Amino acid sequence: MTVKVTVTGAAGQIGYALLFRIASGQLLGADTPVKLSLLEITPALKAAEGTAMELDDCAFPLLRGIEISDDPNKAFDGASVALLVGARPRTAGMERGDLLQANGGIFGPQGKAINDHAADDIRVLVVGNPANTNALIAQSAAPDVPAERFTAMTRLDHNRALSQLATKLGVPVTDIKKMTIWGNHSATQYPDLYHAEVGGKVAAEQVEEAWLRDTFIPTVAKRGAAIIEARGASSAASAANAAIDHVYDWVNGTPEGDWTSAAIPSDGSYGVPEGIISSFPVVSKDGKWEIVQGLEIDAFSRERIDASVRELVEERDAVKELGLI
Ligand code: NAX
Repeated sequence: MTVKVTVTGAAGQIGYALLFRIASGQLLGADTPVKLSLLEITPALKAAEGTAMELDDCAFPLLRGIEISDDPNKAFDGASVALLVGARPRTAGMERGDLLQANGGIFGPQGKAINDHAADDIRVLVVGNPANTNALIAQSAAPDVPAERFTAMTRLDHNRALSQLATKLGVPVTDIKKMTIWGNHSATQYPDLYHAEVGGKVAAEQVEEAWLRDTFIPTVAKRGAAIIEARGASSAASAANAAIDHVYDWVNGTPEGDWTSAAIPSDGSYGVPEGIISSFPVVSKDGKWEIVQGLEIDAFSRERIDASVRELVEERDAVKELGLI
């Protein structure tokens, strides 16, 4: 059966890196035909048409159609996967309240359109920042959709952490298991090496503590800014790659003996207040994310997790105050 995948911000730079990979079968697998729905704001519809022309010109065997719209009600109609990439970026001098308000104006109506028109099996991944809180806004506008279908992306942070550690130890990334990003997709995020394993041994014990604290954590957390500095534009292909990884694992399951990171609604695990969309160590089973349970959290990790979760609680309280959730 053909699966409809809706991508918002389709004419943007992540959209350009993402759409071709979806159409080539990398999002859902080589046996699943896809229909793409491109949602954009009106001034960007022409650019989206250009991208659609290029998608046509690839003659992808699995691509069964492309729709373009500036109306969320149409764009999400019948969708089983929604990748919410388009967002209002923070511009110079913009206060947090203004940023949240502007994004509420995007993710509230999109959540409602998903609620009213998407397929029953809809899965939502929010990429557009502030991703965790935008996901919370969309989710609260979609009361008829199970809350756990709304997720936010920390897979790029996860992949960055894998790559930094692999380089440090001179091992292939495939030797590393059980990496975790905790908390918010922001500079407060906590990439955890106390549960990660390399060759079956705890990663934190294979690196110097000073490297872990003063190099690894800030390098992963500030990688987005370093990319902007080097490239003159924010991460695009790597962000698209992470979105593909997130949805592929959600649909197809995570490998036995390993886990990944995703921001999902908290059930109260690890002291993260229920309902907050926070990144956790997760496995995917039977098409559902589950938080890995029973990990011991030492004092250092506790402090880091709490700091990032505090930021998420503040964002939640701010959007509540603004009437956005
Ligand atoms: P671009 O500015 O290139 O593209 C964004 C696109 O969204 C534009 O074409 C714009 O017209 C469209 N758009 C804006 N409002 C919309 C609406 N209401 N409906 C539909 N489309 C709308 O940004 P890009 O580099 O593609 O980044 C997109 C988002 O991803 C940003 O919010 C960015 O901060 C976020 N990121 C998130 C990451 C993560 O790990 N979670 C990492 C990469 C990236 O920084």
